[in-house]
Amino acid sequence: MVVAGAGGRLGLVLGDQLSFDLELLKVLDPVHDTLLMAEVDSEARYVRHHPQKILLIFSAMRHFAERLREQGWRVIYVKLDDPDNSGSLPGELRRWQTALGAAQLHVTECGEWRLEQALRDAGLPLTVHVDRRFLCSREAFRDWAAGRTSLRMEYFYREMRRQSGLLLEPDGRPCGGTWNLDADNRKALPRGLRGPFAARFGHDAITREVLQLVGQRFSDHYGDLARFDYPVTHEQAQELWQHFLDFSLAAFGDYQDAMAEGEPFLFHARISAALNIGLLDVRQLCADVERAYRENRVALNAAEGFIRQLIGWREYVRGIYWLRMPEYAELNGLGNTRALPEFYWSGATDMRCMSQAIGQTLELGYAHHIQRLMVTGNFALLAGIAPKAICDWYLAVYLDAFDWVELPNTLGMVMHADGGYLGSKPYCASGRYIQRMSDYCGGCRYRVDQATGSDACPFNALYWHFLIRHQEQLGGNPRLALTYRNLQRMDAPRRDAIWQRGEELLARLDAGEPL
Ligand code: DLZ
Ligand code: SF4
Repeated sequence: MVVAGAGGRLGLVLGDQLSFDLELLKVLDPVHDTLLMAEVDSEARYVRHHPQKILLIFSAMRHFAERLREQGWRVIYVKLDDPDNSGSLPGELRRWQTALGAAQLHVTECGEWRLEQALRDAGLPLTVHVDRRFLCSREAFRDWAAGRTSLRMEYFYREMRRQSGLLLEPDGRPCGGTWNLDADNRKALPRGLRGPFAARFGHDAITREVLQLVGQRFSDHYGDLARFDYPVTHEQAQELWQHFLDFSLAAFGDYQDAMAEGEPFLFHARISAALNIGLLDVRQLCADVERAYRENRVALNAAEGFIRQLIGWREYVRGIYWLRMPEYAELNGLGNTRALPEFYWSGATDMRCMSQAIGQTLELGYAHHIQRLMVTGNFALLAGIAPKAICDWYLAVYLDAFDWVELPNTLGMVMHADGGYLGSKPYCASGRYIQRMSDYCGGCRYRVDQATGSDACPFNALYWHFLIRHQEQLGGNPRLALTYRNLQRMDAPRRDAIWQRGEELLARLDAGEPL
């Protein structure tokens, strides 16, 4: 074992911090200091992560450690099956601090409150560096939020556009004269239009070794392992990114919200996991997209729509997370208690939209934002699933899911469990929305044009059931005024029949029956 640098400093690099731009790598010095990376059971098991997520992180960590060594760093890399592995990151820090006699321990802000708290509670001499991979630091977000009554994403986003200079005219106005082209991102997919071929990445020796390890140790976790084809190095992540720029970005603008049978990616970049673990850099991505727009390769709705997701929504939810944790995780504004239906773990349901979204999730660890928000999320909202249960599901099954991004998106945006702090209205929708935005309904055993009867689309009755049972809380919401007027206009027998169908569907869920 290398025990150099006694008395030197020890820097911990986490599995989602695989970036050469980390502050820690600038502050520490390869000659005197040591880096620590550790695969640990506590991180791999705090939810039942999709096996591909564990494979991605471990393989990317091992590749990154190799690159750091090539750059001259001394890296202690603890594998999961190392017999001396203490099983936790605080445990590994303590073990190696003692072994090296390190005087100082350096870490980067964690993505998750849970882990940062555990590291801070461990009584170690920690220096915590700001995570500069984000444009807006936790403190800057706090300053922005201070004194505001409403923390609307739109205002935050404009501020980020101004600060970054992205998509601005020389006089500071937004390109195209408007900040947000969301309304131009919602076209339904023309019949027969398909996404481009997918970029796939093979398994090298490191990935094969990790594949074996994960296959042996995590067979009790849900999700396919063998289908893994995701980038594990910075170079591969760049290839995936270039593939998106070349083949998808132009159509991404129009069809951002569309869904299609057998099309897991459509025109989405699928870069979120690579970005969230540090293999891609948000500033470069935005600069590339802006250049594509300025060189007339893509329309403004594509460029703005993409940049909004990155410097608007993504940074905004991270800001909210750190502003409101830890109490945010406990919120349950609609008082939901229902268990997560078993079919979220198998995809075994006759609801075609759900089986498609869940099926590809288990196969690939991926679904795009509308599948997450308006299919699996919408169903959980309408069915009154306990926020903790559905949040843990999203955290486990998606390769890109870390608490800072998953929790506000699920608990706030999907489940409206934060009382409307993040979204001014719940994103509840009937089957008609799914019919408009996809071709799923054609192949479904349920009838999307019916709300009652055993063949009726479950989303329809559950939608009205949701609105009726939460009328006291939501009835005064101006953004739902039209919806509640429609409910009032419904004649009593129809309303009763829909309520009954909703009751029956919920009872079947409670009995553990598939729908
Ligand atoms: C997600 C994950 C997994 C599965 N395993 C590890 C690990 O063994 N070692 C590690 O350093 N990081 C891992 N991660 C990522 C961490 O969970 C992530 O850094 C925390 O959630 C904080 O953001
Ligand atoms: Fe989904 Fe309903 Fe359409 Fe079936 S009919 S695919 S359940 S929205």
